[in-house]
Amino acid sequence: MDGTLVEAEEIALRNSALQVLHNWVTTVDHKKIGLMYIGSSLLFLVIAGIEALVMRIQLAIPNNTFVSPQAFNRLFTMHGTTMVFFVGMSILFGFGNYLIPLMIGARDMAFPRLNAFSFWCTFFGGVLLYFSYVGGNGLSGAGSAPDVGWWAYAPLTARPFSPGHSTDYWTLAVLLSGVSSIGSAVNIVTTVVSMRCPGMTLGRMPLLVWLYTVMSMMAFVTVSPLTAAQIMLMLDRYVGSHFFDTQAGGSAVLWMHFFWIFGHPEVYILIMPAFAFANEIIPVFSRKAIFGYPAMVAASVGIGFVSLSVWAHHMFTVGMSAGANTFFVLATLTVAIPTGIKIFNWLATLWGGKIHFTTPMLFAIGFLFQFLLAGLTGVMVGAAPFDWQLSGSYFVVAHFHYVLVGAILFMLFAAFYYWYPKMTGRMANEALGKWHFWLFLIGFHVTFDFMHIPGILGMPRRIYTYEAERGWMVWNLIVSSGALIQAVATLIFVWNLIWSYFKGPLAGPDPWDAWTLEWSTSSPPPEYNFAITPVVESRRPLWDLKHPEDSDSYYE
Ligand code: HEM
Ligand SMILES: [Cu+2]
Repeated sequence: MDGTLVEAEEIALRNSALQVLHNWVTTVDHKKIGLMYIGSSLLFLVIAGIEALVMRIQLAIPNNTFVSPQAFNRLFTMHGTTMVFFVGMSILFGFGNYLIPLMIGARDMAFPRLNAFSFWCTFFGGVLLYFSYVGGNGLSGAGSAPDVGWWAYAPLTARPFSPGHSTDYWTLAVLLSGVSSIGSAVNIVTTVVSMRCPGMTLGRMPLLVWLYTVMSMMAFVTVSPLTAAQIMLMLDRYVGSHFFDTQAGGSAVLWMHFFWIFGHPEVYILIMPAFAFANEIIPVFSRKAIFGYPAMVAASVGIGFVSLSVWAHHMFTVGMSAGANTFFVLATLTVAIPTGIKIFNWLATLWGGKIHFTTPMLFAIGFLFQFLLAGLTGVMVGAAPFDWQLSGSYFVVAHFHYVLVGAILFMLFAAFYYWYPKMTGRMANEALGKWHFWLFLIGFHVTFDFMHIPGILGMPRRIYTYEAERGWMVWNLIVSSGALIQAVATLIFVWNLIWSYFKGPLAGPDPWDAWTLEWSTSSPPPEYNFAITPVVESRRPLWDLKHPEDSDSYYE
């Protein structure tokens, strides 16, 4: 009798586990899809982080044989591809999916099914990329990951130079990620245009929503050519067309243009959400409205336009005409103007504010500081003569990681801590958060500050080892130890996410005393988001409710 009872319980339990899985796999709810995006990108972040760590172990000392040259090529290809497409793009669309309907007072995205489709596309894209490790050379040989670099320049990707299937896995994975991004971009723009609650005029939209709209439009116009290029590459590889085959009248530089028309704005696509998070987090913890809302909107649109016209600064060393070089230098340096406006406005928001040094705020301040420094080295490599010296050196790796890690990853961490209570209903642990922040800050600076030096001393990027006489060892050793510190900090972060989910104190709807609409629902929000559609009268709707005596709507 007892046995059957246990059995029945077991079956019930199994059914409910299946039920839960089924609910997630078939869901079209924007919050669940958002969380799946975020979960999958965290998984890929850990994988790509391990790849980075292995590369840094290999480079820590001269003449190291920890990995083979072939394996090293695969590592930087997989690391770059994973970080850009399956961490960066996924995580930003994840937060966007979760937050945008809540912030504009809507019940879901405009196209919920397209939304689910987009998630599964990119998820399977990532799985396919890693499946290349077992399936790369086909059944006849050992598996192999792609080794053509995340930029995959022609003619390296042509059949004769890339036999086997690893490059096919790469191009299919990127294609799937592209289809996903285009779907999400269309979805976000349509949602923002057509689903805002009453009173939510364009001028009252949270800046986050504005920036996501600009970012989505950029993604739409730049990911489309990239996706077209992937199809052309597949045609070259499978049916013998010659788009990128110079021998047969094609053009290798054509690939570079296609790639960088996407590749450059991509950096801004990735950083727009970082700006967006800063725009929400900095004012809340300064207890002031954001300084210069219209200027912030204008600067974001400006950055969107400028970044679309500067791609060829990645091609200064290809031998374009002097006129073209001059144009691209000038266009590149113009980005400093709207960016400067943003930094100024964030500082002005902080100025005289009652600053609360919570974990999200600490990460936001780290972001401001490091983004400023990255801007300075960016102006250096944006100047063609300087770039001729440094292109292909470790200096460039240091510069772009300053943006990718120092700015984007820092703001992503800030966003995790800030919206964690909304997403889970519990507060993340502040003590662990601060350990994470300080360790990661130290690790970041030890790694990427010192990485500039071997670059200036002439160390090229993408080399798998070097001789002791070059004098790069000390610097590389320091850089690699910084990477270890970052890894430890990341473990603390992951542990915090898990621990706080079970043990963190209950958050309540509005733990930060914030003022955007997502904080007016329960934490986590119910399936339908809002029982009654909210009506908005100012830029800080929740503030108006909490402080009727000092409501923003009087001033607008
Ligand atoms: C957080 C710690 C990180 C470390 C220690 C790290 C380390 C490295 C290393 C050692 C390389 C190879 C450089 C070379 O030999 O040329 C590399 C390349 C690269 N990393 Fe990272 N990385 C980190 C995070 C990121 C993030 C967050 C992103 C993007 C969102 C990123 C994007 C890239 C890209 C695009 C490349 C170029 C790959 C290539 O040259 O094919 N990295 N990184
Ligand atoms: Cu660029």
